[in-house]
Amino acid sequence: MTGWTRRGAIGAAGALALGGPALAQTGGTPLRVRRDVAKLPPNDPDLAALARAMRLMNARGDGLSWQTQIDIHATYWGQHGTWRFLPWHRCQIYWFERIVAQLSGKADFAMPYWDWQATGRLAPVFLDPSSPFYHAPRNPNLASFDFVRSREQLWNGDWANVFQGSFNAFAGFVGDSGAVETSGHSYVHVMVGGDMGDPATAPRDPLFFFHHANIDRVWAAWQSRAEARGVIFDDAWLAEPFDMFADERGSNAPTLTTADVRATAMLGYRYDLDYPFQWFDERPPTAPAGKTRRTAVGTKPYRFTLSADPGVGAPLRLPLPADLVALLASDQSQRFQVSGVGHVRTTDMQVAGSAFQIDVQRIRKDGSTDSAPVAFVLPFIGPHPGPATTQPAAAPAMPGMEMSAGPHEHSFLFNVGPEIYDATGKEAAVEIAVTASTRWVKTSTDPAPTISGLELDLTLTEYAWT
Ligand SMILES: [Cu+2]
Repeated sequence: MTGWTRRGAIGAAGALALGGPALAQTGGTPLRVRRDVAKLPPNDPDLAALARAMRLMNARGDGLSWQTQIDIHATYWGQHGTWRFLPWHRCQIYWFERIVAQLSGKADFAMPYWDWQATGRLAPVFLDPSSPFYHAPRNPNLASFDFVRSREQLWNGDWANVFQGSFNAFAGFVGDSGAVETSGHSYVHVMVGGDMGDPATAPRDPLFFFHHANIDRVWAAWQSRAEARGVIFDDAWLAEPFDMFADERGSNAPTLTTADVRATAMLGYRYDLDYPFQWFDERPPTAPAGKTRRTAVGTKPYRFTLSADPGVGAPLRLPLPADLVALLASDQSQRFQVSGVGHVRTTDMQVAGSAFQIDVQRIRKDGSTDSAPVAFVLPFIGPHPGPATTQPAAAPAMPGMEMSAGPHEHSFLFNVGPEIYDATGKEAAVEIAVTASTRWVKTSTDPAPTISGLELDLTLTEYAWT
């Protein structure tokens, strides 16, 4: 294991950028600046260059073709469901950016990003049918879709893990995905739908590159804070090689490792704006004088079972136990936390390509509600296509939830908790209302899967300062 500090990373980056054969920039070249597409006029030079390159790439059949970008992503290289997710996609956008710069003649082209959290809306340049970045197969309701009805929802209620957790919790494990992949990333893929809803076809939609530039930006912003916190990165992750891309000549791009791409400056670019999430800077509750450690001193499980009508759309209201409500209402010092897992079940066996949408609402004593859904459960999209020899039997595609298939049913898990009680001083719920619905992400004439059961397992944890 190697710990590398902010200072160490920048020092190493300089050395590698000068010495690495694949990286053309020199110390004197200014960094390319990737900007927010929503703030660019339609005639912006980077957007115009991208449109020009798209036309040329679509007309080609060689390594510089658009189809090559689709094929590279459609092949399974362990780029989903593992810790290769972040560096692999950083490399794809990097080499794509170089191809666009080459074909468009705009040498300083920088791939714009789409910040789905900034406004919650798809940027207009994707919605106008006359725009080169419009893509007809997307979900038809995108013009009015709000991607951040709840900001927590995008991160599946798990922002503490996303932004304050360990390296692995954020970026993934050797054989499992991290929070950045399963939450905001997959959520956007699935909600955009159409080609974006399937890893085999996602780069057909130009939005793919804008979306992944934004994911890349989340990584860059997270990392600047993680390094300041002294997060330890794994040597095996830094050594992961990426050699499956096409360079700006359409030839096999030279191999880059995670270590070669671990800072955007090493690849010659930066983002115009760091990620302005307030929860990047969240801190644990303040310790009382003389105390330093907050530890769990007890837990109490609660289990609720709801039976759902087929295709339920109306909320199922669920009173919380009186002792739980009383405890939360009396909590003046962030002693308690509610967390839990929800299970939604279906006996329909054909679920690939569908979305399960779960909305857990908090209802307070005075009847007011927090109306934001906190868990949009993502669909299982199907195994990643690719050579059978390299595809693990259970390769998760874009895992938005855990899924287990019993003999006669599928069961999906989602996180609950902060919407009931988040210990930030908001009044606790006395009741929750759960709404569940399903729909197809891809067009299908079959009826959407029917929900046959819904359960919540809540755990109340009590903390003490020592
Ligand atoms: Cu991908």
